[in-house]
Amino acid sequence: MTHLISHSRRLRSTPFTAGVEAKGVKGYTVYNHMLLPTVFENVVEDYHHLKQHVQVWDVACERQVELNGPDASALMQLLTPRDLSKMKEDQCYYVPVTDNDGKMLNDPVAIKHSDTRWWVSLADSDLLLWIKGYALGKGLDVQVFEPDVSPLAVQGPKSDDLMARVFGEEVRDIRFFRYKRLAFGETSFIIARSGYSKQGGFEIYVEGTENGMPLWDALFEAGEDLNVRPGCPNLIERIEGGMLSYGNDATMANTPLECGLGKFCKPAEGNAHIGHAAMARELAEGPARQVRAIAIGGEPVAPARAPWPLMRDGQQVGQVTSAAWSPDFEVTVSIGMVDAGHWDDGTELTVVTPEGERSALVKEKFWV
Ligand code: THG
Repeated sequence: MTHLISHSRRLRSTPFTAGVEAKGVKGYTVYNHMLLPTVFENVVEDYHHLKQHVQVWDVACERQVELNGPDASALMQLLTPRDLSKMKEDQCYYVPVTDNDGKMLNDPVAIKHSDTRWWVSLADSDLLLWIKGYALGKGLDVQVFEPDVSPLAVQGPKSDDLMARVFGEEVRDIRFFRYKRLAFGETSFIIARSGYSKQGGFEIYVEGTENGMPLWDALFEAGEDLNVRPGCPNLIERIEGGMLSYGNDATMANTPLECGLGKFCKPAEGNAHIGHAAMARELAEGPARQVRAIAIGGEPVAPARAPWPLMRDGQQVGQVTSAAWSPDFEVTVSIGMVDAGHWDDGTELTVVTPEGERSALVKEKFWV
């Protein structure tokens, strides 16, 4: 079923919306109160194209929160259990952000400009309010605001070739989760090797709404013979790769350890980040549940809306939170949260889908 989505000032357009609509976007979701495309041809065609060619994604909804001022780094380190002490001024880090109970509030990418200036590239929750409130309550000397910055992602195996044509050969030297500032006409953008797919690519942090469409047009013009197309985070590909979607696979009910983000939770010595006591307790006891890849048997099932219960011997032992048929792996790939004692590789569970019960095999590793 498809539904009309009613537009208004509250549901924000992006600097690229005119381009996305001219290219025939077929579906949107709402993310950070902003339009996020979900389908162009169809999810399966978009998936195959992403794995073979190159796509331009309007991910402006990954809104930035800027921390600017003498206490910016101190505030940033309070927000996350990840050790930022060795982070360089050309790096991006994937950082869990928790509340005082150690529960996930967001899983953004942090971009370090300098010791006094950071961007926090948000997943779908109103983290600006949390950060502003925390800084105010703590009396920190830092401005916290949403700048006019909109990420545009270039993803897929031909990303380097397309980006080199628009920004020069230098883009090829950008390492994973590092960035360079490169010229575009009269202006310049931060370009990082990152993005919400496992196919490789870049994210361009477009400063200034007015620069959005000129960049969009330049990428499509330069990439015609590379078969460049508009795209968007692809449900199937991101499940195969085990990329978490905040609000779906992880919510405020979960901790970073439950989300499998333990490797990003090595607090710097003496760092009492928000929620550190709760995290210390959880580290001692081990998480109560954890994210797993789950292969669902039988015929393809329509993507999950609500979670699907995972059962073992008549007891619920978890839930599947994202699922889609994978053409490449010929199985319904899914992400689930599984209770301790039931998450070992090869554990056979049952999942209750809207289309009936199916076998559910717990896997240690995702598909890619
Ligand atoms: N890029 C930027 N901002 C974002 C996202 C993004 N904000 C919203 C959302 N995505 C945040 N969530 C994620 C989830 C996964 C990753 C990045 C952001 C990611 N993970 C790598 C992986 O799983 O392979 C590992 C990263 C690492 O090793 O540090 O990239 O995509 N700007």
